Amino acid sequence: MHIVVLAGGVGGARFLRGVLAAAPDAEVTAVVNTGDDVTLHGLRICPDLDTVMYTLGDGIDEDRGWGRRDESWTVKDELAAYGAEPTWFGLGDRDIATHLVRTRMLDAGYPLSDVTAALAQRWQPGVRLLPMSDQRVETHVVVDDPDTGRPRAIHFQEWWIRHRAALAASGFVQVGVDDARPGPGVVEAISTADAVVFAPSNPVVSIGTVLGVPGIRDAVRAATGRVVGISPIVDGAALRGMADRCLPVVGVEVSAEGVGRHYGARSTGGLLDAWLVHTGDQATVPGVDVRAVPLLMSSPEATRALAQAALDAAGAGHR
Ligand code: FO1
Repeated sequence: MHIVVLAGGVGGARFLRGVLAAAPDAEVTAVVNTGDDVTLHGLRICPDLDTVMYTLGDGIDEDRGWGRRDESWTVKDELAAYGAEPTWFGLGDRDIATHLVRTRMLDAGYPLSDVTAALAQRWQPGVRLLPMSDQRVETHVVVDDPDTGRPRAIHFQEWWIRHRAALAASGFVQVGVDDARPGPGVVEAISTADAVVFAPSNPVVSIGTVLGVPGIRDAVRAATGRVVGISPIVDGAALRGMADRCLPVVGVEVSAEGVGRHYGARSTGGLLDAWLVHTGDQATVPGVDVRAVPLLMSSPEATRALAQAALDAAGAGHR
């Protein structure tokens, strides 16, 4: 069985762990958001790819959900001592090795997909890790400049980390998306998968960014397998990842129903065949098979059960 999961960072990585537990014999492909990628201190950083790779490779810091376990911050402190901005980004010493290897390979002309495969050789995540695109696509956030009051775009990571998404955003801009193409293997994986699952990642800046790469949305709509989404909103609030700060910016109601309708039914031009919402949440999404199941990934068992529910909804769930 071949399962394809569209994923962002922390939530997507944890969900993928559940998929591997629920379907240990399946071939799993993760199509990962690269819109959060950023170049800082001369290093190319791919937060969502690294979060998935570290999480599935058992190198993640569980409490933070990102970066390495047993991390130290010596280089970060030394950079701050020089006043080398940005000082707000958490650059861990162990993590820097990943960015150095990636930056060197990119500078040598290797595409991001080759770089990702090379890094995954060490971590053995157990899934095929595919960047959504080999071309650079960066999410920038349009905010009112606190100093001038005029709108300007800042990188998503600055909005997210430095400002904790507290700056009112009037829009998201995917810089470079018009020239981007699906990464190698992405369309083929989606087209031939037994199940395509949207992880409970941020529907705007994670799943939305993946779907915004020209060609990926069409591939999902044409998929031979069923397409199942998992609501990132439980009881009207985002579990993590501040989806509740992003959805209003694009005019989507902060509810399981709102996000489900935003993705839409495949039978009427949208993307979903099925939509999982949290037990107790109501959601009517015309043309979509809505199922209420526990969505909280509060333990490995709960996460496995959620993944199993997604596979069942795709008709690919095997006992
Ligand atoms: N998130 C934070 O809230 N603070 C950080 O300092 C931070 C640093 C960081 C470094 C590497 C990396 O791979 C991820 C990092 N993240 C940090 C998480 C990251 O900003 C988000 O996980 C994604 O961009 C959104 O999914």
